[in-house]
Amino acid sequence: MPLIRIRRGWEIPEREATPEAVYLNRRNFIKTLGLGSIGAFGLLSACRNGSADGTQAAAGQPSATRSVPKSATSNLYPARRNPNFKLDRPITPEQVAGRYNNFYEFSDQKDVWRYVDQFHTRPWQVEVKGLVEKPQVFDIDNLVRKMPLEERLYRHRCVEAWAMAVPWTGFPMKALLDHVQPKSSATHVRMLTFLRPSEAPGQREQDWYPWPYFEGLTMAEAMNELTFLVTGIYGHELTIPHGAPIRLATPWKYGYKSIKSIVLIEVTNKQPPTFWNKIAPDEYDFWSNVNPYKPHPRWSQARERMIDTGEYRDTLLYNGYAPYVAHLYQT
Ligand SMILES: Nc1nc2c(c(=O)[nH]1)N[C@H]1C(S)=C(S)[C@@H](COP(=O)(O)O)O[C@H]1N2
Ligand SMILES: [Mo]
Repeated sequence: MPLIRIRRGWEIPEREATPEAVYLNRRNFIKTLGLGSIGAFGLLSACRNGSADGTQAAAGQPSATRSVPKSATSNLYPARRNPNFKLDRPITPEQVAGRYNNFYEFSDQKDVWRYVDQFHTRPWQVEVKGLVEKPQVFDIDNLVRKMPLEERLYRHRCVEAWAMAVPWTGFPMKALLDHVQPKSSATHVRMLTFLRPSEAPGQREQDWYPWPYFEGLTMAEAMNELTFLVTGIYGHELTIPHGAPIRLATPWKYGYKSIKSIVLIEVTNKQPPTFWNKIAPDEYDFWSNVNPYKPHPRWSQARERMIDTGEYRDTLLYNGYAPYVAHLYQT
């Protein structure tokens, strides 16, 4: 009977950041670094063409729910669901997940869907190079046709202490790596997002970020069964706010490891630098595994807030995926 229970440090309510507070903290931190300024942020919002009251959404179909222009592979969705990946919580409604996005190339305010209209996801190429026997540049539709598409229900946990649950469609990164055949000297995988300031207002206006976004994994992580290259969501093609046409999902890591709109995958023999680690090395490390016992320097990670219901849940070690990945981190 848990009548008397001593609160541990990370459970003290004062240290529990709301997503908004966390978000502001993250922004304030960047300002303190001298990477931005209040003036720049003010200018930024003044320059934006999206209206604050959402009338733009009313005028046309909102990007979050509008059907993406059909590609040559849109007929492959929905894909068969892999029953091995079950959830302990309801799936987040599509309209909620599609309007609460971190995709700083477009906006740092979660309202990414307002700013994606100029962005083109076709034609799209993904280059796979480096320490592989068969380096290749794939047209996205040819790649999707080659790979074994399946649907998986995954938990998703942002470092800002919010969470959702998503039906992704995609294929294991291992399937792609097996196709290009990594050399035995390979130790890591480096990934890169597009650089198109003319189509992505965040890349134009937030010039203090080291664009394009970059991420990395160890080879063992990249080859793990969970590591998923995502091309679809909610039974259809991926929408731009979620990282169309192809993004990563590593559900045992904080969300920022799941790089969106990938153009390059490079197999290397050194640990690649990562975007958030470069910006704030004391706050975001290379590993970034979800861990309730390791607070962020400025807030607790013990609990998480579901973005649709506002419900708080205890954060799970490795976001509940320990059986798949814990062995990767035991020395
Ligand atoms: N290129 C790129 N990828 C990115 C981000 C980003 O800003 N740019 N944000 C990351 C963060 S912080 C999170 S939480 C997830 C959010 O994914 P979602 O919008 O599909 O929920 O994308 C990650 N991938
Ligand atoms: Mo995140």
